[in-house]
Amino acid sequence: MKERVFSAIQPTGIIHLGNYLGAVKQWVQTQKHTDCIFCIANTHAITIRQNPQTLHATTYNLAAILLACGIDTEQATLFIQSSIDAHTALAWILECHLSMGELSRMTQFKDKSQKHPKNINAGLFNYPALMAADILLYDVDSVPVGDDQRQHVELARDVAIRFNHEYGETFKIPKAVFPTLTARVMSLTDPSKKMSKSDDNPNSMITILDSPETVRAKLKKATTDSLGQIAFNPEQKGVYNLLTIYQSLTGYNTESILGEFEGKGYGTLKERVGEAIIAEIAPIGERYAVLSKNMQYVQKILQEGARKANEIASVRYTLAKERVGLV
Ligand code: AQP
Repeated sequence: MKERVFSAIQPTGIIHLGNYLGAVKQWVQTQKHTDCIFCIANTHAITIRQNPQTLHATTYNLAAILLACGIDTEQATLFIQSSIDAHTALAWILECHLSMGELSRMTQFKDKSQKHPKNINAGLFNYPALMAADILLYDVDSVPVGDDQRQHVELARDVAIRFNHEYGETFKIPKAVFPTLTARVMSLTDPSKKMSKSDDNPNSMITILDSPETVRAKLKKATTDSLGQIAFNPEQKGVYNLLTIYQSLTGYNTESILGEFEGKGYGTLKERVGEAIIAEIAPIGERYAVLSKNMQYVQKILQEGARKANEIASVRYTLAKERVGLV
């Protein structure tokens, strides 16, 4: 039996370099040797108020982007979260086994409540229960995510262990897997916070569909410092962020990167990082341009993905339901 992997991404905008290097690029590599299930987490997305037409369109666009990034549905299953009711149904059962205290310790809840003070809804608070359901429905071995999801995967493990202890073996206990270099890609304009789709400043992020001119312009504006020193020094947040992006994209080791930039200034660093990004994302943009004109094909792939995912999810949900005594 191949190891099984699950991961998800929200259709809250065009994915950025953080989503790509932190999650999607790992997915593309992992699908070659594991049984992968990838989910477009649109149900999660409505914890923040969305325009319904935009959400509908972005959900399908994200599927096209993921296919353009290299998700191969001959190898992996790709589906939309809202097409399988077992996700929200199991989330309810899990919510009844999570405490208010545990959920209120989640830093994402605190961050998003601060960002959206007029809409601190119960769904935002219960988000980790839905994420635990997403994972536990699929008998998963591992969950490749960025560092911001560490706490949520921990909580999924905790609730699964608790449930198994109380009702007997029901869920497989998953482990989180993080990329070594780019588990947290930082904002280009404020490198003390993570690159985020919902950042109001478009210069803070490189989206996967940015044109070469846009990438170059955003890199030029990226925040560095006044030290003028190119070193892998985490204290130099902006420079460190650019260097880790460069290292992750090129695969060069630390010594050769430091050699390459010896005696060079931040202008050269920004140029080279920009060119490495363009080399990676330009082919994705080209493939997306073709796929986005063929959305019927994309929708067919998603339907087939939902059929396959539902076969697995319904078994695990039915068992959990029986275990707690629901008729
Ligand atoms: N900056 C990041 N660096 C590395 N990985 C990241 N991820 C997100 N931001 C970074 C990882 O991308 C995957 C999908 O994330 P998501 O769609 O669930 O969105 P998110 O984590 O809530 O972050 P975003 O993209 O910034 O969206 P908004 O602004 O809507 O909150 C996950 O594996 C995540 O770890």
